[in-house]
Amino acid sequence: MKATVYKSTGSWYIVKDESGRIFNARMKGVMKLDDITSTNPVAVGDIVEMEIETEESSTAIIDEIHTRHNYINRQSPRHKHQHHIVAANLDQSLLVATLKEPKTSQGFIDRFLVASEMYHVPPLIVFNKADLYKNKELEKYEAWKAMYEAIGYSVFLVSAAKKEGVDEVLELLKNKTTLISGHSGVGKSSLLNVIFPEMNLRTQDVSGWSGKGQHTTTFAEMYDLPFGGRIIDTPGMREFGLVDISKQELSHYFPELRDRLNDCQFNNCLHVNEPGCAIKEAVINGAVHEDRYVSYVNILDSIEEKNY
Ligand SMILES: Nc1nc2c(ncn2[C@@H]2O[C@H](COP(=O)(O)OP(=O)(O)O)[C@@H](O)[C@H]2O)c(=O)[nH]1
Ligand SMILES: [Mg+2]
Ligand SMILES: [Zn+2]
Repeated sequence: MKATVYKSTGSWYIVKDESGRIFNARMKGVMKLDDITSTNPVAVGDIVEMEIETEESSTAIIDEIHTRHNYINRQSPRHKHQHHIVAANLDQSLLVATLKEPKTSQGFIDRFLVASEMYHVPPLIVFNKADLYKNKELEKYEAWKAMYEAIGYSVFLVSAAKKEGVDEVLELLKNKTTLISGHSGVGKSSLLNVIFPEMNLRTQDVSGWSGKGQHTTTFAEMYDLPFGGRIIDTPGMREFGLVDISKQELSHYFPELRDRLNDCQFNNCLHVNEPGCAIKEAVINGAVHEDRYVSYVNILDSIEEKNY
């Protein structure tokens, strides 16, 4: 029988069958050996085949995982070469960012966008805490919105606290499976509570903000939205990891760079010091935003450090 994974706690999974019945499921032992590089063979969002084990206690055994149309990976915190699949079968990802308390950096947003491109999960960017923004933050917001929308990304401004601007975002979540992401303290739980008051997710006190924040669980969990669609919350996940990305492919994950790659003189151009580089030309004439190019170079440097 077909079911969807809503929560993974390591060896047990909470799954829902097509009639909405919930089961506690385990993997059939032998399947655990299938994918030795992943620390968790089944992820939230996976569609599985299972057999009911006991009717009374609603337990089941998973014996097949359907092919994923995409998934998000993270490097295992304990084992560098092991991957952890955070979530599978996503329609989109929603990054919650803020320009105040705390301020999300452009570098963080751009890494998120690179990961979204790499995993083939279309991104949305929502700036929260609009009620705290003064002219300075509003100008920054407009500048970033213009920069990202010119590349093709959608950017929204909301206040979860004042319930402002959220309707437009809700509309985009309807009937889609969305991964919600962002630093702790930006208001993910608050935003979800506006969408779904009965969920009553714990929000955290931002006073004494240290830049890190607390989190209670680290397991991803999926929730059905009352108006259709699903949200995957990943408490404790600071960012998608850029697992297995090479310097050479990085520019493919910047849409505005990808569009111009073929015009570079050398086909292995990294767009740093090479002559005849169409990307650097585009930065100079303003067709590519300088700040996005700076992010590109910063990420490029971080890949170098990791691999050599
Ligand atoms: N001023 C203001 N504070 C907010 C807003 N949204 C969330 N917060 C506060 O920011 C803090 C962190 O929110 P929370 O939802 O726990 O963030 P999460 O870690 O991303 O889930 C809490 O103190 C919230 O009350 C908002 O739109 N405006
Ligand atoms: Mg939260
Ligand atoms: Zn180039």
